[in-house]
Amino acid sequence: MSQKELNLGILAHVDAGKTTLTERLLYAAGVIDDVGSVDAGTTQTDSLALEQQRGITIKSAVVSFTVGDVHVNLIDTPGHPDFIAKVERVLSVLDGAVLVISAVEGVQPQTRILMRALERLRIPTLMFVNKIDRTGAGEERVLQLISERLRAAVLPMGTTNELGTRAASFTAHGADDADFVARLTEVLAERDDRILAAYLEDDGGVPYDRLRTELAAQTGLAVVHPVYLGSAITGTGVEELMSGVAELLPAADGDPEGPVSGSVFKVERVSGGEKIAYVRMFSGRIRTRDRVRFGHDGEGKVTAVAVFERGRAVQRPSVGAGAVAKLWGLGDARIGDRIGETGVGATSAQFPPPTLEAVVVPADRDERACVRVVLEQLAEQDPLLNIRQDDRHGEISVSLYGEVQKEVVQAMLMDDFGLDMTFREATPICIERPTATGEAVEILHAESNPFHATIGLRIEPAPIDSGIEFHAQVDHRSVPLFVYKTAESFGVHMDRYVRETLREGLFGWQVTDCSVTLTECGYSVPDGPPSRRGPLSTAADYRKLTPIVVMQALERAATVVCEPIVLVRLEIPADTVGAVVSLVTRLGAALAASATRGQLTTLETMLPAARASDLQRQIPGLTHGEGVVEMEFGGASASVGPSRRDDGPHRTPSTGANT
Ligand SMILES: Nc1nc2c(ncn2[C@@H]2O[C@H](COP(=O)(O)OP(=O)(O)OP(=O)(O)O)[C@@H](O)[C@H]2O)c(=O)[nH]1
Ligand SMILES: [Mg+2]
Repeated sequence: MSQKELNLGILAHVDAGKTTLTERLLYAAGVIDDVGSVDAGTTQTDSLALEQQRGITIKSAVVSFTVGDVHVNLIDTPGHPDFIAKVERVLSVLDGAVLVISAVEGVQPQTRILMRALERLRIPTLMFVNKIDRTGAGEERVLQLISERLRAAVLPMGTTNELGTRAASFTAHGADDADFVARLTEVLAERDDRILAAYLEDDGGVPYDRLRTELAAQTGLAVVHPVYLGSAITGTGVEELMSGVAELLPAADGDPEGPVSGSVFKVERVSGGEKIAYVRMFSGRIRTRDRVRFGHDGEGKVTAVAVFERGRAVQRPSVGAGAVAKLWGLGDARIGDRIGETGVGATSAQFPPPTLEAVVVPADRDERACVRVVLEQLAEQDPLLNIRQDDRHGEISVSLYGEVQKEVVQAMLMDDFGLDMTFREATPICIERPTATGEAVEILHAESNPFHATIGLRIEPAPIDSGIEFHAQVDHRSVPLFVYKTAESFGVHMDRYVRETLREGLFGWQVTDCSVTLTECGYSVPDGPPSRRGPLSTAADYRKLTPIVVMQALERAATVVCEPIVLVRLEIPADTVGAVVSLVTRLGAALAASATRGQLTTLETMLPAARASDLQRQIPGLTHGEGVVEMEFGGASASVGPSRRDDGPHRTPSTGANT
């Protein structure tokens, strides 16, 4: 089969027209006979009742079509920042992307955030300037904004006629368009000396075919971004975009004969509770009835495989490298899990974690357990939705990005499960950082040590945003190989026990920015020398002793609680600066920078996350509705003092750690 596979993501700020464009692409490719509408709730990808009622995308959805010899799996993503976690996982499985930008609104806050993530991951990206049929649509202005605000090398692939009217259309540039050829040559020569040399050598210029091939190559390296313009509503420009996708974006590679490797980017529960994992295959082949490994130590038998063909998922005996499939049977698979060879090519987080959490209040207290189970199911589908149970108060908290996500969670519980609940006001999620080095050790046979193992750990502060690093610095002869098989596997397990413990530090918050070293370990065996004689050590001994030693070391290191900080960028009419500055000052922040260009003033400031939402609420009123607020996670501040998460006594390490 000579068909190529391309896994394509459609990304944009909320409401830019991703779902409408997806619908148009399916129509243009002949997959559907009628174009559905977001406003009528009849599109292929907004399939949840809640999406249809609200006209916004909440989850990512896969459809497929074929252009020429390229089979495209298209992933429509949500644009609202509250659902960024869904986009996060999709990014790691893409061969290319289309970034949609509204011709009226131009570059919006989320457009920038997404473009930065695409650039970091070097994902080849085409841009589609949508809504050219709407009054107020711009061409030059928007292209200018794209190159200025996204600081990206862009190349318009055509031009519009009758912009801003229902009759607006897009005409692609071709080989006979001298200006386009000149611009194309210039853009390419800037990044490739061979094109420059060919251009200088040959009076007739570089052959057009070679320029197109080179354009595909530079697009594939994500250094140049071809821009199409059009309207997802009228369909103009969509066929040209589709040809661009096939011609300019690189198809998936990967060896179908190689070892099995894939990544779970979405999980879905169907009625009856059965779980389906959406997997992108990077290498190898998975067949029905294969046993596969996933995540840390998950394993399961694949009971069915479906791949995407002509829009929908169809059952097939297997799925190979490059493709996307739905897999049944992997009940414990979680979003983000690697399948097969573990640890290969996992991508790190691209977007900041939620900064707020809210306590869930079930209308009927007796339904608390139910609410928790359902929330945990939702969390499986959304890796950044953390559920936390506070046993002291019997409360459940959920980490959240914002108000819309709150409403969606609430509506899903009500509509799908008949559970009525509300949220208490959201509070910031802090972190703890160690302030000094702390060490602790529990020795085998010591009276304080109820387990058959020796563990010594050192915790040291590490640079901000470095996360948790774990090293094992022990003699391999002291490693219990009869439990963990290899020293490496022992290290991986110890790393995990340490990380699990550090999820709640001395004040109940996640501990981070530290380096943890295993300084000592030991085991007991029935026939060992007296110092090591005793019942055979087991994995449970290490798993249960680790939290005790971690917490002792942490107490000696002492931690400081840090509050999340948000970087805020405001774009406001110049005549409202006075009012906005006094609001910012009232909220307790200092202005970091300000600049005025024409009628608009840009202000930058940093605020605790808890205050940032106040600011966001008040800006429209102060700026005749014209102010734009852009927010970005700015890390965690220095100390906010020893504020406890549950304002109770600090926790004692549990000796019955789970798993
Ligand atoms: N006039 C006009 N309206 C459009 C066009 N594309 C989309 N729309 C409208 O814009 C609104 C948002 O469109 P969607 O396709 O839901 O946008 P989206 O990017 O998928 O939105 P989210 O998934 O919620 O982020 C709907 O009312 C569409 O009808 C277009 O080209 N022209
Ligand atoms: Mg959508």
